[in-house]
Amino acid sequence: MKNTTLGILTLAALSEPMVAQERVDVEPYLKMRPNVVMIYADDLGFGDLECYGAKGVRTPNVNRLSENGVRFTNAHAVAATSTPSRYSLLTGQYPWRKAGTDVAAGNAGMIIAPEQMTVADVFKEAGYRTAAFGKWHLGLGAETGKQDWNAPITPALADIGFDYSYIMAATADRVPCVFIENGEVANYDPSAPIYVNYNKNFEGEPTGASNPELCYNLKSSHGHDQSIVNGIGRIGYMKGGGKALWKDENIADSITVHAVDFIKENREAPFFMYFATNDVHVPRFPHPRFRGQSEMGLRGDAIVQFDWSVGEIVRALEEQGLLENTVIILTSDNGPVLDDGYVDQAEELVGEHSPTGGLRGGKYSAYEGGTRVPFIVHWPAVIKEQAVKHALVSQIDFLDVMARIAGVGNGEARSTDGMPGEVATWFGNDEKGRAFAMGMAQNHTLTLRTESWKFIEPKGGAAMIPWGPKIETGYSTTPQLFKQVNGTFDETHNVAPEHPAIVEQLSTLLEQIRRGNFQ
Ligand code: NG6
Ligand code: CA
Repeated sequence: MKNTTLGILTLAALSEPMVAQERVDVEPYLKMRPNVVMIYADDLGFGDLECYGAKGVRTPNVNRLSENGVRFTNAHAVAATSTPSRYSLLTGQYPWRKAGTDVAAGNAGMIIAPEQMTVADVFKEAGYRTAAFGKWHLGLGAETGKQDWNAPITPALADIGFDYSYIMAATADRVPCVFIENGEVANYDPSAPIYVNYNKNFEGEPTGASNPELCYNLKSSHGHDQSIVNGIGRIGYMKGGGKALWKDENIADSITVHAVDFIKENREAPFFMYFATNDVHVPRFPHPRFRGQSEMGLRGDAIVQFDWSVGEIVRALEEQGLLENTVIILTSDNGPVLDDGYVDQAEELVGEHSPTGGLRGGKYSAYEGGTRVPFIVHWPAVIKEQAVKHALVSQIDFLDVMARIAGVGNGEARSTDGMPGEVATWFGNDEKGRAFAMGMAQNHTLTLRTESWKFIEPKGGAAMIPWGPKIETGYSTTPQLFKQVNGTFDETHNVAPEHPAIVEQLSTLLEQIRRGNFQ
């Protein structure tokens, strides 16, 4: 840790008097070598699960985790979009420290360099088996646009610590629309070689723009009008794929089945599994058996499908006798969005439900709705009763907290920005958690949350997302400061003019963290 004294003094001056706290001794459970399953949802908002107050959708499998685990009410993703958030989760480094970590194209080169430490490396060092499933969105191969999709792609996930991987290169709305298993297209069809281009179309191939009538499964509402796969327009152009092309209605089944197989095959070894769902990102096209299961149309049905995947993972762990000593963490990469580019009636059918759980903003945004996410930790061997915790948690600590759990290192930080001491918070033994949580909005506006305050740096930008989603950005040319009042966080009243000293302190602290000389 650097400049700790300065930081704590600064923050102590800002918040209510810091009560000296007995940190519960976490040492005994650091020796248990549990399996670890990170369930990482996509665009699932703070209010989107029943145990977080969702209306019009039932999530019994997630509820069960929360009823037997710790449910956090103040946990944050590092960024309000996917790629930077995932980058930080897996490396413990803030995304603004590395160029090229913004929302990635489907043909982006690998964003995490093989020599960089990842959470998978940490587990491998500890002798775990490691695997990644589902949405990747962190690039593949040595160079953007240079991948040969018809041959093994290197570097790939094996080069950053994953023994096994079954992933989507980017997102379901970006080509190539095929699964990649251990660096090679799964189910490869030699009669339909795959070509991908993000600049120009392949001659003679229809697009959503030229042939909207071919988008028979989902029409786009904005963007998503390039190549058409499975009757859905995508971002980027692709040709070929044949029988390797996914069907969107089967994506949750495919990744869940592969994850369940991995659990069965590795029942003897401690393992780490990164299970990143496609749900509830667009295009929302859940399997027919989930259609109509919520009151909110396709977006709600995608939440039901997500809950089903969670149930299958838990059931597999239970059947293998592994649930007791498995840490399950369930969270999301960023806040929610309704219309994110397809005509799926997410806005029309949302009813009384608030995807952000009443928070302002949403995906892309600097407001709390952008980064505050569900966060549930379940570990029956250690967590014996249901708890709800208001401690401040950030996904930036994942690598370092997992290093503690895997038993590697001596408790020193192994990443540039994570704090291993937060292990106590993550397992429900610290009421306060982090002194601060940093967030990054889509336009790189940085935000700083403390227990009582939220500071949004002045950077400027459109007040609403300009390209389609109806979301307030929180961008402003003047500093914004919001305060927790009666346990509720009020982001409607900017109190910066009333608290210039706090604005000054938080702005100084934000700069320190941005520059990397504070942890
Ligand atoms: C946007 C896409 C949106 C989504 C987002 C990334 C358009 C018009 N919108 O550019 O649909 O894909 O990128 O989402 O193309 S994320 O959750 O993966 O960050
Ligand atoms: Ca996302």
